[in-house]
Amino acid sequence: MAYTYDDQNIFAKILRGEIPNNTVYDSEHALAFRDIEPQAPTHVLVIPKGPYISFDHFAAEATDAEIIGYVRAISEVCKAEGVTLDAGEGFRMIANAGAHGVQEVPHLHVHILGGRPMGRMVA
Ligand code: D5M
Repeated sequence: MAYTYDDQNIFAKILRGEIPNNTVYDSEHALAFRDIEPQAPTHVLVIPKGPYISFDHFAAEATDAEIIGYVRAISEVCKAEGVTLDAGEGFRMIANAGAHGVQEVPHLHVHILGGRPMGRMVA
């Protein structure tokens, strides 16, 4: 089945500069900004700049440079937020996908959550 990207989703609008956001990191292949409904002291969303819906879509169709750029961006954000294991107390990464993953925004995003102990995952 082909992936069909909706370029009217809210993160596509953020990438086009049509909606303001609280940017914490910006590079050729990735943008990171604070979640509008933070669930933890650190709650940052990291998105690739290309039109990818989910991690599986990204892994299937992104270039190696996009994948490396995105993974490095996630790492840079974690470092900048002070949650990496060398400098902080750790973090949780979540990427919801599709209906069963309860993904609200159909543009790939990783949630970086930190600054407090997370609860045990139950679902
Ligand atoms: O999570 C989508 C997340 O996106 C959710 O935590 C709220 C956040 N969100 C929605 N709109 C915005 C804007 N405009 N700025 C920042 N954050 C936003 P999901 O994994 O898709 O369920």
